[in-house]
Amino acid sequence: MLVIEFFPLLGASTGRFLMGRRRLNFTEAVFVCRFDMLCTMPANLTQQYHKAEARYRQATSPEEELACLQEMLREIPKHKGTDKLQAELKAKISKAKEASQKATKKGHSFKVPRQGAGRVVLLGGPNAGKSAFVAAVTNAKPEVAPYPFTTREPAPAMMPWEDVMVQIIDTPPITADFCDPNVLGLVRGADLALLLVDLAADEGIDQCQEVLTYLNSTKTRLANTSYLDEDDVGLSYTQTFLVPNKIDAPEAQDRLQLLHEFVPLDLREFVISAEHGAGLEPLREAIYRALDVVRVYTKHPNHKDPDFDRPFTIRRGGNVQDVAELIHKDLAKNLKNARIWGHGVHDGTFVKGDHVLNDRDIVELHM
Ligand SMILES: Nc1nc2c(ncn2[C@@H]2O[C@H](COP(=O)(O)OP(=O)(O)OP(=O)(O)O)[C@@H](O)[C@H]2O)c(=O)[nH]1
Ligand SMILES: [Mg+2]
Repeated sequence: MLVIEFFPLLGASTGRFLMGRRRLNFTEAVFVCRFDMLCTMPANLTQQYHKAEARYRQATSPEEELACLQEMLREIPKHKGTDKLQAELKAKISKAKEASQKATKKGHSFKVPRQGAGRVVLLGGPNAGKSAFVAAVTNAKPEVAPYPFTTREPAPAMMPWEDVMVQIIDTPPITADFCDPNVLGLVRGADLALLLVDLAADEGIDQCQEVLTYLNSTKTRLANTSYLDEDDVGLSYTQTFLVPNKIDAPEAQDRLQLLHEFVPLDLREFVISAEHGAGLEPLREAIYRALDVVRVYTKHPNHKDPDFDRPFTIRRGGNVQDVAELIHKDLAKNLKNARIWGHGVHDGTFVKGDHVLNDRDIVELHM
């Protein structure tokens, strides 16, 4: 019988599976090679699928997660190349159904509506200064106190930056054995997380490590940029800044060194004092930049001047149609064209809905 070494031609998964077992004969090798080609067929996922997947990452409740997963399953092209993904989605759907039923029974499915240019969630151990940070950068007056677990449930506030508002969500602390059940959903749906560390207490570093250890035991993780793990449908990474706080405190500099040594993290770092104001301005600006949005001002066709008071914010790369959708669904449906004043066009140029907008462009929408 003809026996050949075929592994170099096989896909990695099947090759690994068979490697070290025995050599294949020709018929087996051809079969395995075909099987592997089917397994690695491109999935050709639709726009709708990607949109549902993006919403899934932003979902803040099991019900929303379930709806997105179901849409992803509906949208996924049904062929051999997507078998694995379909099976994963079905498994996630049955888990999400369970979670949704549990949340309904307990009656604590918590929803914070998204507001402003983007959402930032604060994370940290007890006393890290999360509420002090909220008090410093927003008009909210959360309770700030020297004892742990002062904050009992997530609370939204708005941070002004230039002429836009950013939603900042204060949260209860995460410890080795406690995490508010709503916090993970909020982190998954956030545009940015801030991980605060207490530099005024020796236990601050351990408490930071506890937050990370807890999150690493879940499917909600922190990273330099936001992304979904391609091999695991439920695993979601949220863009995060490391924010060592209380740099004004005695020995804070030494603890900062220890933090770098013992908890090395690949995150952008902003050292602050929430109570004394040090480092807050660069952090506020970096927060806005991290949202990766552009501001667009609208002008009514019958008015001479645009409305400079209230810009709309859309994701960088967004277009005229996206602005119309923010204003009203009828406008979005019946949009004919728009006039633009801003970058790369002559003032008042007529454009279609797919025209990509730049920061501070002025748009006049026509139905
Ligand atoms: N020296 C100093 N103390 C701070 C600073 N920020 C917060 N604190 C103090 O640290 C303590 C805890 O602050 P909080 O803002 O309540 O901390 P938290 O992270 O919200 O705490 P929990 O709600 O329990 O999770 C309070 O006594 C604050 O006065 C700071 O920048 N410098
Ligand atoms: Mg607090």
